[in-house]
Amino acid sequence: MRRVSIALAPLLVGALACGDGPTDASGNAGDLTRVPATIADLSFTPATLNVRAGTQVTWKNNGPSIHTVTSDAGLWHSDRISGGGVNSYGSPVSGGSYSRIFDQAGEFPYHCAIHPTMTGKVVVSE
Ligand SMILES: [Cu+2]
Repeated sequence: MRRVSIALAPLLVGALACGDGPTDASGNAGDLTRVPATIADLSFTPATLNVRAGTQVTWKNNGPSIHTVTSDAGLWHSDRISGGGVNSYGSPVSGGSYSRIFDQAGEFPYHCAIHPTMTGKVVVSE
């Protein structure tokens, strides 16, 4: 699972670069930019995410463990984000996700409250 997540990282960065237009691929007319990020055991990808103010970042948990996305400064705290994998019936289960809109410019370091060595940062520009 770790290798898959790492291999996806360049694709996510590519998606980031393409997400700057007034409409997105789904034809959404709103000017909200959405940026994906992933959580795997035991890291956030990308570790530093550079976005424009007003961007919604969604962290998707692709690892098997439960994680959180928690602001170092106490500005936000996600619920526990369930992991993916295989359930007791042998069926694949998609992991949970957490989304937040970053309206203010600045640097926003965060961590996982369950695994404090997991850290990341969102850098928001005007
Ligand atoms: Cu964690």
